[in-house]
Amino acid sequence: MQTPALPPQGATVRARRWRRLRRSVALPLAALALSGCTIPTFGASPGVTSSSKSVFHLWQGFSIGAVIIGALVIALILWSVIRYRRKSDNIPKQSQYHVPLELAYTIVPILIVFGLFAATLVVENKETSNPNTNVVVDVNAFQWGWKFTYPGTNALVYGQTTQDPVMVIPVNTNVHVNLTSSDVIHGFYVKDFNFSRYALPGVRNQFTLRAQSTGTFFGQCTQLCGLYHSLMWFRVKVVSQSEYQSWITTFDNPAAAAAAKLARKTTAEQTSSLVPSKASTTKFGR
Ligand SMILES: [Cu+2]
Repeated sequence: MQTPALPPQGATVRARRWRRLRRSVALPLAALALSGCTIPTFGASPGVTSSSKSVFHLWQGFSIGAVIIGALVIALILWSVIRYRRKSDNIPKQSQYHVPLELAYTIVPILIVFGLFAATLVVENKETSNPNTNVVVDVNAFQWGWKFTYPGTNALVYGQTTQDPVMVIPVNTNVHVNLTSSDVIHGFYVKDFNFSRYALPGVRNQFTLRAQSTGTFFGQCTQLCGLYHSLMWFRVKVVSQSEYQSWITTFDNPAAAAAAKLARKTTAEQTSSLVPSKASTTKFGR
């Protein structure tokens, strides 16, 4: 038996459908635009450092892309389920080997992946650049705490478990961090910096932070490193450059100098097997 053809759709029906579709897309977009168009954070921090802001925008872009593609896929599934639901026992019209369509759904995902890759590469290069700077902090992680020493000064901050040591850094300044571990693998993570890096025994991980606003930000070890891992907290306090200078000078006394010297010596001994992770591009080699 010949399948009865679907009734031809007149131009008026098509025009009406198209109008309805346009309206259904335009209304939510207009509502978003009129509501002040705040793009959601998708769970990330808007960022405090220059690179964390780039990471944040990348994350927002990825999330919006995922939402659009997800919505498109769900809409197409629902549309085909409803539009082509079973109406009779006849085999419907087959449309395989539609070359332009197959090319489109091969090429479009490849282009999307290349776009995501390129955007990631740009942000990652920002994240891993190590520009010259005068401020260097040696961050040493250990079970279960943190030690912050500042080469060329007597400053030393040491704290474990519930002591929450505070790493003080100046605002709008490149701060070069040499991250090491004395025992097991730890993780240096500051949510507001959208930044995490391993503290590995035997490796010196290096990165540069440039905070763009002052404040105190919570940091935490992100690698399960033993009994008191959950207490391995620290804070990063971003202060003005003058406040930073006066903070550094508070350590200019013989007792603090001796303590800092001893702390640096202990770290050097504990991390004596250090393999430089990469050549430092700062003028502050060690
Ligand atoms: Cu840890």
